[in-house]
Amino acid sequence: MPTSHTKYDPQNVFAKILRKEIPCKAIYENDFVLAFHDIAPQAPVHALVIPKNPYISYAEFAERAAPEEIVAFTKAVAFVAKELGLSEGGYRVISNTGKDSGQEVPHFHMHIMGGRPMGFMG
Ligand code: IU
Repeated sequence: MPTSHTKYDPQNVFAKILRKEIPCKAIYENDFVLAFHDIAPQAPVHALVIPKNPYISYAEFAERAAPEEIVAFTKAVAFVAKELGLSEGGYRVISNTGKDSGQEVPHFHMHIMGGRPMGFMG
């Protein structure tokens, strides 16, 4: 069910992953971000990168995060893609934001997908 939250929900699944209440297949972690494999991959490689701080969406992250956090996040996405072997073939990054996008988990996340040729949007 797409989300339309306006207030951060600390019980969302990614908040639980950050608190280690539920497991994930972690790829990379630093002071600002956690990266892990998507539980339902839509491509041969499908990872998610999330900030450790609580932002509902890309929009809120862009508005409220400190510049150093935004830089760290951006660099982490490229680093994880490289670590996953996607440098040569390339990859797609997507962040669904709000209900029309189909965003389901109300904690900002960037999808990294690769390992197959992709069409315009699918
Ligand atoms: P979306 O952009 O909010 O629609 O993406 C949420 C993603 O989180 C989606 O690709 C799910 O497969 C993924 N996911 C996950 O990796 N682990 C979980 O426990 C749950 C969702 I719930």
